[in-house]
Amino acid sequence: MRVAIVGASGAVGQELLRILAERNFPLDDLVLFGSERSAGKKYSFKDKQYEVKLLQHNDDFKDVDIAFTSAGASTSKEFLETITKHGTVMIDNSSAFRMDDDVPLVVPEINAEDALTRPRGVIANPNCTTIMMVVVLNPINKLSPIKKVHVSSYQSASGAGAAAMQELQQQYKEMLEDGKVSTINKFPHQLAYNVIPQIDKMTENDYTKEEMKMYDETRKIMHSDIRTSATCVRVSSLRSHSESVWFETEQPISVNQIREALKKAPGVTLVDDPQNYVYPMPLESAGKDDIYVGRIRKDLASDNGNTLWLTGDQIRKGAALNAVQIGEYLIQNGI
Ligand code: 2RA
Repeated sequence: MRVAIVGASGAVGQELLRILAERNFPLDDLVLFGSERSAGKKYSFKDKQYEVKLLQHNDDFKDVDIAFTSAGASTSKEFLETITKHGTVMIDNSSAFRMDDDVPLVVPEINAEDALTRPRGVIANPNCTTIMMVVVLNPINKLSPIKKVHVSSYQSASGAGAAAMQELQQQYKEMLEDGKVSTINKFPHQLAYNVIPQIDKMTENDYTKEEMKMYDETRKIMHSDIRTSATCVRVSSLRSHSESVWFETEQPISVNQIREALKKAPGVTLVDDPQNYVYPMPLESAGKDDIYVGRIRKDLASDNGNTLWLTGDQIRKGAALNAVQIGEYLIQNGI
């Protein structure tokens, strides 16, 4: 089993290296690829050093079985043919192919088997906010189909990449030292001591692209006509996203039923004792695999509604871990 990581120097690429090692992913050889900026850098994996090769249009993927790509949508589109032409399966973290009809969009806890039909050799990894929400909504959907969702996200700097995390830390430092920030590159406004109610570009219906990803991807993964209205917000936590989710089911369901379903759900941990100040928080879910859920309660504004709060590490389950789990599923099914 020969595995490649494209975008090895980025936040997700680095997390892929850690997760492949932690989970003892059954690989015999590893090849790292990157842009001109990262070609030549060296990273260690299980006590061996690997040098990042320049990603080019050649036959470098000839003997690669699985390529985890995380280098942005335009790179994924440009290199799809180069990566897949010899039969390599591409597990792509970008938004390039997520909504294409002939590309499966997979969260293994929900629709793993969709990964087995991949006419173009590529499987798309969903957006982080969608992955985190559907892992929690899917077990509830089995109690009674969910018709409507309202969600507000609280997305950390990590969602914008490693440089954005550094920028947030730099902004806090500048605020403390100079009382003002001089570095605003990765976000449209100062993020330190602020929240920004826009992630990604606006679309014609006045929702952002990030918000439309939550609408479209949720339907595709859950094979459902569920309608999601999202407001995605960048907050000044460093790593790990949070979401406040209101949902309406076809039939009324109780908080107890939801708790019991979530206790049994793969990839979910219940942290729900608010009377004792116990609920999920991004500081605690950072670096962990599960999605943490709490504040589960009856919605006061809707008869069939309930509401909950969740947090999850956007770089792990929101990106790298989900991709590795897809790879593991493929191997279990004889890739
Ligand atoms: C963000 N959704 O948080 C992005 C990352 N995929 O900005």
